[in-house]
Amino acid sequence: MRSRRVFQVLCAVGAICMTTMMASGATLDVSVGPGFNFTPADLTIQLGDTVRWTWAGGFHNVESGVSGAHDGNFRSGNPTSANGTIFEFTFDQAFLDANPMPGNVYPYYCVVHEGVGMIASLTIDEPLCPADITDSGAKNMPDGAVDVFDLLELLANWATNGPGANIADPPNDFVDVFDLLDLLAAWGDC
Ligand SMILES: [Cu+2]
Repeated sequence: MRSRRVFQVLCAVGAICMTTMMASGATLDVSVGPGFNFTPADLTIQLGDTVRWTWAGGFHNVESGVSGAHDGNFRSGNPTSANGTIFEFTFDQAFLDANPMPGNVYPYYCVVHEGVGMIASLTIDEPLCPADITDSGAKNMPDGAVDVFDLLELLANWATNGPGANIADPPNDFVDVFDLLDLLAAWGDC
């Protein structure tokens, strides 16, 4: 009986999940020049946001890394002086997983002018994600995504004070429908 019920819940939430997991972030602008500056030079973004660099004067590019050492995380291409050139890059969970950096800080520079201080950085703000209670089940560790494994873990701990009980307020109670609803609301990357 219990397993059938779990299956019914899974089917019901499936439709909800499909519509909520494609949440998109904001787009933030950085000016490339004029002069030897990125403006703003140091920008904090939310996970899932897109940064849009727009060339505004001078011969520049965008390359991730420090001191002229490109680290391969992102790159606009060769330097150009074409005003209005746009380079867009989305910093999502997949990027974060593939290119981890201490503190989620991603320095970058212009290959032509890094010697005269045309350097900048992005910091990716990763939201706290209490619904991310497990990964695929092998390690029982957060993995940056709220997915079916978190849902199964929550259901397995239903009415206990195990993992999942602290997703919704009040904390330290038992896994209940409020935790389930908060987990579904957080579905996807987090
Ligand atoms: Cu430059």
